[in-house]
Amino acid sequence: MEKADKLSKFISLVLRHNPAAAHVTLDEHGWADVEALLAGIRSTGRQIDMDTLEEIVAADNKQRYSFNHDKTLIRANQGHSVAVDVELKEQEPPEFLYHGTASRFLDSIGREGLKPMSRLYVHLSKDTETARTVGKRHGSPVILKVHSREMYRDGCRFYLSENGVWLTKKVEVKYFERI
Ligand code: HQG
Repeated sequence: MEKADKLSKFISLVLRHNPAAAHVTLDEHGWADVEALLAGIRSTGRQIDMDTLEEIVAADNKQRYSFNHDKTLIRANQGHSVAVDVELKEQEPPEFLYHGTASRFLDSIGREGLKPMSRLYVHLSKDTETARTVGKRHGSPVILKVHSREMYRDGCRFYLSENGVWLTKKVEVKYFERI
């Protein structure tokens, strides 16, 4: 793994799951102070400066992070397990969205529906290709087609993150099928 990739993974861990790993705190909207983050990351023995951080944010293939307007604060756009409110925009979803998972989870998903597990939301993709990539991370990939518009009509809320990931709290069994 490239050095920048490793740093990016660590930043993702800090900004989504474990801010204490870099001795920082997140505010209620998920923001960390950039100077504190850089100092905190350096205190773990890793090398980073503002230029490197800006490169990581700009180059990220999923646009995982955002700075505020003057780049004094940074946050992850989605994917958190810590309870923060990243001011997600509620939106009407397309007719269908997709969820990539692994075959070994299917029994449980078939009983319980899709749950956020360790994150705050169930993550959904707008295309099957992305869903397959997400599913592969966990094992043999399986794609579920989610009847998102029907859920929306039934009162379920959907959010679109800054980086284009669709999020919802739960997907009941009646709203998806394997494709
Ligand atoms: C599964 C990555 C058993 C669920 C990706 C998934 C995504 C259940 C796993 C983002 C279940 C959780 C999120 C149930 C759901 N029983 N298993 N009832 N309900 N599951 O990693 O969606 O690279 O927390 O299907 O691209 O895989 O990190 O969620 O397989 O956008 O930016 O439990 O993370 O983005 O796994 O991935 P995860 P995910 P980043």
